[in-house]
Amino acid sequence: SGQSDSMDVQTGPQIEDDRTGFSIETLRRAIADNLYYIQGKFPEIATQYDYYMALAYTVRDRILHRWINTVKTYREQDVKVVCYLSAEYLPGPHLGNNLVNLGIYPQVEQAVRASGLDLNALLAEEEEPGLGNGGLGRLAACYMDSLATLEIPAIGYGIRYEYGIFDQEIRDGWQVEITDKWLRLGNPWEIPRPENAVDVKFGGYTESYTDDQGHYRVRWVPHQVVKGVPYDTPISGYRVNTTNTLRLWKAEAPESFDFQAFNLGDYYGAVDTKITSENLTKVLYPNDEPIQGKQLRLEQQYFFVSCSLQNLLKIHLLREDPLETFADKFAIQLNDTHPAIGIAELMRLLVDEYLINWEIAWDITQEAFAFTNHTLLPEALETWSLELFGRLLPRHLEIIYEINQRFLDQVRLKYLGNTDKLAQLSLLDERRGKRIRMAHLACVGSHAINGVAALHTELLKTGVLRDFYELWPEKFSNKTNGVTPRRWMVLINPRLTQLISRNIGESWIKQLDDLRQLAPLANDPSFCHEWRQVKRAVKQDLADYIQTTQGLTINPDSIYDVQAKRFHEYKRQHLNVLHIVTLYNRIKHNPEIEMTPRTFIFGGKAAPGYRMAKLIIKLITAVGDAVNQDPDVCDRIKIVFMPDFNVTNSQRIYPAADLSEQISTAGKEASGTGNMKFSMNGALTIGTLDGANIEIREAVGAENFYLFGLTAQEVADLKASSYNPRAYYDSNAALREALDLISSGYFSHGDGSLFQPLVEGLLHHDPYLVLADYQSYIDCQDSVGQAFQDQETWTRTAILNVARIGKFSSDRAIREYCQDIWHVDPVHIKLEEYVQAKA
Ligand code: GL4
Repeated sequence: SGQSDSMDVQTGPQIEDDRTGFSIETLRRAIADNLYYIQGKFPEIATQYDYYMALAYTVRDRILHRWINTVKTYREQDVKVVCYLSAEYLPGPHLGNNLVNLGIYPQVEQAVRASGLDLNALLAEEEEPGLGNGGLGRLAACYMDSLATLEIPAIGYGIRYEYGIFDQEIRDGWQVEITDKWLRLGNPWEIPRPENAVDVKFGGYTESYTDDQGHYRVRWVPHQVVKGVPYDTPISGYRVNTTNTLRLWKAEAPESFDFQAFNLGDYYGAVDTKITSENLTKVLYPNDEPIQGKQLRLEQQYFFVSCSLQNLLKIHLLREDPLETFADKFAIQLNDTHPAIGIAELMRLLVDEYLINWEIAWDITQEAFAFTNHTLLPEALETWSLELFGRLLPRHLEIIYEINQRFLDQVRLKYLGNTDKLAQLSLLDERRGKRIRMAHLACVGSHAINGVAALHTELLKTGVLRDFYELWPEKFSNKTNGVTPRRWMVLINPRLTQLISRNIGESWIKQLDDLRQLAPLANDPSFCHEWRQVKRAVKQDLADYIQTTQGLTINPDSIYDVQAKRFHEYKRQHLNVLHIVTLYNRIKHNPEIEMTPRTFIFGGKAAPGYRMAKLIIKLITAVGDAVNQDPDVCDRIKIVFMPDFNVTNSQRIYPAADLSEQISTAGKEASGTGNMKFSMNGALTIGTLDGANIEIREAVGAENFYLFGLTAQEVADLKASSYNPRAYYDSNAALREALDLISSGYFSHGDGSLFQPLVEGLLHHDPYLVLADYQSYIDCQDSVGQAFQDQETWTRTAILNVARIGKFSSDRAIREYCQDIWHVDPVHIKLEEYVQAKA
């Protein structure tokens, strides 16, 4: 993916010094210099990692030039800035992405070669920041990419977890969690800014006082103070100068605390404070959707939100803007309820610290905040017990009471005498032992509320948030998720990128709808032939990788049938397994049976405490062990579990897939974004009418999408009419045989008890309607198998999927947020020539 054109576009006047220049020779020299002066190594002792660092710093220098110009421009032009508040970010490895965005991939490739090295080997050295669980954190990263590419001023705020999401190993077929020490070898992409540290208070009590003007005021006397130190990572846009900031906060002990302790001679006490403070940002909570209500989690949320809002106010006041205009200068987006405490914190800062009156502060707050909901699962809705909340954040509890009282007064006027409404809307859940409902706080404190796919937004309006929708319909809108084509096509699938660009030019990389120009080529036999060659080569790459890493041989001409995502019962990886076992039974009954060869590829982590999800992983590996070795199968079925599914490893998987499994129970997957990444790389989807699948199907055409299963409405109706999974088992021989084989111990060395919880769960409860959707899924898979036989038609369908996937670019999503919610405009960044600063 090339791009020399960008050089003149980007640098303007010819800048060719060692830290900004783009020529191969300049780059080569810079790498050598950085090896020497930053890594402190010479070639004879340098490791591949040293060279990776030397290259990363070389690229960082080129980015810094743009970054500084961006910050400067935002300061000078007093622009409105998007502040994305997210407890999670999954940016993936930075180096490759930055090369794509800067347009210097080919030059760097050559400079690295001229240094006697291989770019791919260096890229593989990077440890990705796994600062998120899955879709929600990755969405935040895609949005940061699009914001920069669309030249929108933006800051992403989050937490610099010392340990990100655990690394997954598979031992004896089971998931084992390993600490993710991602910072162990240093992080060349971040710059610490200790001079911008802020203090965050915890615990203690509040007291009232009367100020000089005789106003009643409240003061918070904390029990503990923690220092937040920002670490900034540049986020480059694609072929623009705009380079935004991802600012992640690390918790440290405030110096004054050490000092106090030292004066009293309590050295160990001081060190202790340091340890407890630093614990705050030690580790990411690995639960994807069910939440635990742990104190440390609330501390993390409040910590990063308080740091971020204090930082925003500081920036605002530095610009000498009056506080009243705060919401004209910042649009704050809450990525789910994790940062929703920000609403109470901004009120506290404005009212207690900046002495603004409540009504004005509330207008500012509501105008600044907007809220995205990311899940309908009731177990994922965050609530905090009053006891815990009040102990940790006594002032915020008072503020939430005040917000609630004023809110309920309003509700009372609208719904005269309807006490049910009051109880339903209240920020406090009085039923389950008094808890604060963070989603309610987020709704009341925001001017805009959105879901992440059309169905999801509708279900919000009729389900969890229906009372708020009834109250404020104008606040609600849908913003269907999107993903960045820079990482998810250009970077990870250079073969496909080149094929596309050779035929329709490069405009699609920024205007993904331009992929439409591929549609007529779906009828061009020579283009289709090249398309197939690309897919085949990419599938061979994955086969090679699996061969080297797992010693498993897979057939690149088989269907690559892929399900890669977090493990959760609602995502129904076990439905996929039932299909595999059904095919296996067919072979065992009739060894001669005709069957399109398939390679089933799974990837994904289970939350460490989620026993059923871990058992499903074990089931997949166990079925794999039996099936992969069975001579009767004759390689018609292969099962691969790719360990440690993360951004890095996913990048090999999406491009190689033929079939994308999006088989959640309808109404459960808010959107899904993996579904989009597969489609963009020419996989066909087998899926339910759930989340964004519905819109993908609409976009690519029903005839190009493998649909099965109950609708969300049918799911709800079936559950309401006392669903009996056992009846499906009794009446469906193939289903019965598959379940019986699993419970017989066939896949567990005769141990009939191992998978009992899973099978019994399905037979007696089956909350996600696996058995109800089984036959529909099997029939649909049979037609997939048939269709794959006709490679011409399959390829045509794949091309049409890509041609019509434009809507699912995160650029489209971000444009919608900008227009409907944030009201921010692009700001073009011009590069000034670098001149050494004079103090
Ligand atoms: C999620 C949803 O489960 C997923 O469907 C969606 O695509 C993603 C981004 O909006 O958000 N919600 C949570 S919680 N984790 C997710 O991945």
